[in-house]
Amino acid sequence: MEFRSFIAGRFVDGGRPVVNENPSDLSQPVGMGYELDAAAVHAAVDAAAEAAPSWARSGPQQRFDVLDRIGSEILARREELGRLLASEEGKTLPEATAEVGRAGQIFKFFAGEALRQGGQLVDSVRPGVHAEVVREPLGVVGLITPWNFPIAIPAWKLAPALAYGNTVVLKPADKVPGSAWALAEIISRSSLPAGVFNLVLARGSVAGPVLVERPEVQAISFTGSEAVGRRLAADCGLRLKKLQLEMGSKNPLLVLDDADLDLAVNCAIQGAFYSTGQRCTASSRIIVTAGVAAAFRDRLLAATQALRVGHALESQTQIGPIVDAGQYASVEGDLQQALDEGARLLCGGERLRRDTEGHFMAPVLLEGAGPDARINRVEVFGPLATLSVVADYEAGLALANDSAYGLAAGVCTRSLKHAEDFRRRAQAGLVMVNLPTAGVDYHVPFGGRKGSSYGPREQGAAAAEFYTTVKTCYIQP
Ligand code: UN1
Repeated sequence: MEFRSFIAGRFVDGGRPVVNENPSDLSQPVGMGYELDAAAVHAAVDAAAEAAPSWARSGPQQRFDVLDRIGSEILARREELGRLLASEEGKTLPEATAEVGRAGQIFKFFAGEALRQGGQLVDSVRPGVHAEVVREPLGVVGLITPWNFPIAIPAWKLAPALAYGNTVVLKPADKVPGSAWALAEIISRSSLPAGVFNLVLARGSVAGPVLVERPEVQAISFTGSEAVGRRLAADCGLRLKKLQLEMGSKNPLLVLDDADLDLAVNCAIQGAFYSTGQRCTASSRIIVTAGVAAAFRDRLLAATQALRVGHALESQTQIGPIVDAGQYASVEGDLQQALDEGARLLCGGERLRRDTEGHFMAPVLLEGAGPDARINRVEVFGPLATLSVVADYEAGLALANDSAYGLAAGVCTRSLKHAEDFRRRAQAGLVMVNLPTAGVDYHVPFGGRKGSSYGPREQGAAAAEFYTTVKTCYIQP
């Protein structure tokens, strides 16, 4: 298969061919992506800028129809698109199919949001005058998306951008051109006017500076690494460009003495290892109170060792491969450093041989790493979690909050009092009670605190905050 950029209503020929690898089977590449240069990114910005005024004037019915049509096709083809996604990213087929389904639902949700836009009419404090508060589109927005959710994250940025009347340049991660191309292919048949949506396959170091420097790009939404996010914040700050960042995290799951242990083990396993731990919402710090620590540790260890790691498309597989060799080496390096600093390996970390050559790693559980150990501070983005024992709930809450990040925090408990207290005092944008830290709904806000996020929330009706600007009009009839 060939994966190409889509600019000004047309798929673009040429570009530098780059193999789209299949991390489950290195002998069977998914296809070929074609990376463009800076001139093409400029052309995409030009097209989006040209299309912006008329798309800003488009009505809610037109926006609803387009988004609804895109959502319907994604949902109808979820199996097929799921296979493509699983093949290029490595998450299992059920995970990939569910992600495609989520992308379809996101388009449906924002189709509805296009119809639900309205302002506010208020009496002025001056007699005979009234004020009207409305939201207007920003113009061109740049969307930079990561490889771990190759269709859901583009969808949750793109759908609100279009619903609220913006035009778009989407720059997906280099590792996953296939899902982005498939989305563009669906959009190309959706009757969205040319130039409203543009896809550029290009290196981040090529596309990023163009999106930052072009004044026509009013705002950038980015999901990815903290280092790149901070650079973008500095560069966009200088230019007063609106910015939304979703970056790393080091999410705690706190298991209390009164937890349902089967449920707690299930939350830990799902949160830490599903999607191969390659999620910013992954439970990478599992914290357990002393009374139940030994029992929980034994059950968690047994469940981790029982996980079936393998080819993403095989029906028995629960945990797919790590996305590529670079990410594999990075996880191995983090593990080695943790062991050097004194952490004890409970299980995992070895390379697993399967029928196909892929980046398969046995899920890793570590214990004995202190709160200041690097492994409890940095995001690993792989199948690795630490287990820490604390004396009681208060110590657990303090440890859970002891992080430079704050995306998701989970607690497993049967106590309403502790659940309520944790909900209020967890320093995170997402709190999960008796649920895995990963896995979120599409119709409510998503985002974190501290080093995890910056700018307005994504998803749900909250997305309007980022993708629109407020205008207040004073009228004396
Ligand atoms: C989820 O856990 O369902 O990059 C969503 C990420 C997040 C999305 C997680 N932005 O992992």
